[in-house]
Amino acid sequence: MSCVIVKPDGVGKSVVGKIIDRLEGEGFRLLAARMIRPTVEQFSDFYAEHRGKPFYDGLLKFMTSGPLVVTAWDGENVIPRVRALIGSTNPKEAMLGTFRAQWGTDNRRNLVHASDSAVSGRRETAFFFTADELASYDPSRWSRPEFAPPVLV
Ligand code: 3AN
Repeated sequence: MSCVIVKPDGVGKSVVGKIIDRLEGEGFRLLAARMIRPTVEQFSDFYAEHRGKPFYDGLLKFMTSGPLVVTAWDGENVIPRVRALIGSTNPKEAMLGTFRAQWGTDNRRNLVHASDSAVSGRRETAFFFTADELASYDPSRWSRPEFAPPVLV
């Protein structure tokens, strides 16, 4: 399970749909999504591992400066594959075609967060969503012929 957050710069640049579209296109399953505007107090534990680092206060300030879109995703090798899609922390060093290379600005304003391990994926998802908010469904059900769009003649 991977928790992907579109940061305030991503929401402001109107690329939420593009990110979700790409993740769905890669075959990942969207489990939950919500737009939030947390306070510093509500958000401070999310990045607990970075507490005390020089960039921590700025990071918190940025992450609470505008709305976020928080999402949770499932799928094969979801953690490393989504990390590969978002690119390096510094957008200037991120591989061409990654979200951060395409739309990120700098180390702080780097568009999107994605969990870096299975353990943090579970912890981060639980930070925003209760277990019963995580949708359970089978996407292959909707690819059956009876659900195909009508062929226009
Ligand atoms: P990533 O999100 O690429 O896994 P982490 O976990 O090292 O990066 O850092 C968490 C977040 O902290 C980053 N997404 C970025 O917003 C911010 N950050 C990391 N390093 C810096 C830095 N040197 N200056 C400013 N912000 C930083």
